[in-house]
Amino acid sequence: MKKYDEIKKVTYQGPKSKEPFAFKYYNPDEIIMGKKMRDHLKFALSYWHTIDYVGADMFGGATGDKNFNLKDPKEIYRKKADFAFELMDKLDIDYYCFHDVDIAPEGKTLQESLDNFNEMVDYLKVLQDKHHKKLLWDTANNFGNKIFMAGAATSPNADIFAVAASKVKACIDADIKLGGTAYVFWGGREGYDTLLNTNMALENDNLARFLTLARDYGRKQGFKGDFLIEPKPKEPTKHQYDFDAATCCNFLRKYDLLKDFKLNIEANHATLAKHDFAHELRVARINGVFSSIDANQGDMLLGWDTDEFPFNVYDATYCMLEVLKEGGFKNGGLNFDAKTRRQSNTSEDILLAYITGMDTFALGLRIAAKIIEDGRIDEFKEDRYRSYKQGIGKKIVDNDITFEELDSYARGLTNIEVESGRQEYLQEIINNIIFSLYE
Ligand code: XLS
Ligand code: NI
Ligand code: NI
Repeated sequence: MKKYDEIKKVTYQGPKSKEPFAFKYYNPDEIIMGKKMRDHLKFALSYWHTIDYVGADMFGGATGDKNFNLKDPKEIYRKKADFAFELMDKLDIDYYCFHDVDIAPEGKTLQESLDNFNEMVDYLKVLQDKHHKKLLWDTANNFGNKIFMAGAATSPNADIFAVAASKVKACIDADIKLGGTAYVFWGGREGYDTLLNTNMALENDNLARFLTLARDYGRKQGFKGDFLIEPKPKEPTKHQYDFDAATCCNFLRKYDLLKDFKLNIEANHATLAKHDFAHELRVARINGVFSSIDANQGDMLLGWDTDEFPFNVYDATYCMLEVLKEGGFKNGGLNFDAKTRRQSNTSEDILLAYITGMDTFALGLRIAAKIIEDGRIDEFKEDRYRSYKQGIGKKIVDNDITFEELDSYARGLTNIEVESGRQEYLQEIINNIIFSLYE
């Protein structure tokens, strides 16, 4: 197998290619349903998993190295940034995402950390312009440092609320400077482990206060993008406040934040909440809060956020169906919140992992477009609800009926037949479309 340095650019070679460092399905500039694949998919590189993660787990340390034989922290982080942009070039990825602590060394004080951060933001700006790359979103890591052990906006200590605000403010400023189109709030430790020490009402109100303050600041500074909540049911806390898409919608509605906030749906978080990935996307869509996706995959036999690179074509297909039906990404995109397995510890593995993830979603897009074009699934669904198109059904959806009228209508019914849902027939259509894609 070739070495990392020998691979200048991963290109599309088609499904018959056996070249490991080539796309089999992702052809960035190919037009599908009137749009380039790259614009449908809007792939983004995640800095934390790709540029910083070195394979450590609960039982053992690093299996990789991302210090590039350097000692000086500032030099290391500059080299990391160079590596990130070189990777995006090789993979033809247009966007990236980061936490504040991913891109710069943490200092001894908050001030020092912010200075290091801002210095690196300026450097990223230079690299962005040179490599023609864009920031999709950034976020503050308000969960790693021990001061956040009891949460950030939901910490029982108001000083921590202030520190968290300072970090988010710096990230919003950076987002504006780097042209990001979204700002993400993943809950981090905004949740709790036991009610014995938790004032849930105050913590919820404070979380809403924090988001409102961040929104007001961002809008005042001219940030036009989406503020995003990223639902996750558990981990690190037992009960995360942003459990799933429906919980987040309720929260945003209660605190009147729906105008500015949407959701960043992560596949692995969906399954941790015992939902299908597509279920979470659909809930977001029908509530008008779909924006962005953290593309990864969990392992159903393990109960945690394994953040694997996605390779499940069915899930990617159902995901891309939702994206296409939504009319595509606007301020969001597909961020690979995914890391190579601990045993896949070389730079080559990073390329191979992204190729697998990108090809999986490229397949998902191709199949989803075929499903729409084929029309059988849509037709079936449309027909299944036809009783709401006329007569009593139409009156129901037009809100033009009373309970008394329904009662007298129901009493007059003689032959009621609920038709088959035909699930197996529909599943066969999906398999048929998938496996005849390249015939
Ligand atoms: C953790 C989250 C995190 C967010 C960004 O589970 O997925 O990586 O995406 O803070
Ligand atoms: Ni995520
Ligand atoms: Ni996650």
